Amino acid sequence: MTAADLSRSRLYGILDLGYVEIGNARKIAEALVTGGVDLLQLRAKNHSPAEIEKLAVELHAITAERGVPLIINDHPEIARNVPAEGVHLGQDDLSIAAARKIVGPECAVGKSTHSIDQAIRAFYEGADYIGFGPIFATPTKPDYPPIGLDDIARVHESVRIPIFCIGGIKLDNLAKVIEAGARRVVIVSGLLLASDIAVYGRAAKELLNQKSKIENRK
Ligand code: TZP
Ligand code: MG
Repeated sequence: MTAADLSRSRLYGILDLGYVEIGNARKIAEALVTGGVDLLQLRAKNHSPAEIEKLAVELHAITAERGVPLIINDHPEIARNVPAEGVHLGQDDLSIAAARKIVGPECAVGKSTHSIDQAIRAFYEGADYIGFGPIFATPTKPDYPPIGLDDIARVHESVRIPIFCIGGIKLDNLAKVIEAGARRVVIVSGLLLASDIAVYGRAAKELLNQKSKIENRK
């Protein structure tokens, strides 16, 4: 995917198999895409690479038809084989340079960061985008202390690549996160546990888009 694809992305959804039965994954992916996610990640911490790759190929058929980039968490080889539009790395995964050698130049490489220092390092390491969080405490990533809202404005001054705030973000606190300076967010459990995923996604997107219209007028 291109830098422009990332730059116009506001809502990043993650299909996390910690929340979704693998048999329901395709249906949920359809709902997420219908709900307006601009990027979709497959995150599967407790499945074999073979299972993840098989599902990724199925999901890619859904996302590609709707023009939504698919990003694979943790597994550059799978991203290359699908081929997916992106791969996402954590602090303990292989380096961005090593991942790029596997996935090639067309595939975006994103990185999770948990502090402003890590965000700056990921920028200089060559990340195409970063996740920044957890902003709030979250059961999806329970062992990480929340950063809070205060560093959101500062990370946007420090790092000139797309920043996706993540962690405990829901419809009912999204306005606060945007008010604190976020332009782009990842929502995991808020979307996956919603009674209507597509409606939830559209509402989140609406809030994010309203803010960008205000920004563009300034
Ligand atoms: N990285 C930082 S917080 C987080 C990840 C993967 C989990 C976000 O999930 P949720 O359910 O939106 O809090
Ligand atoms: Mg990882």
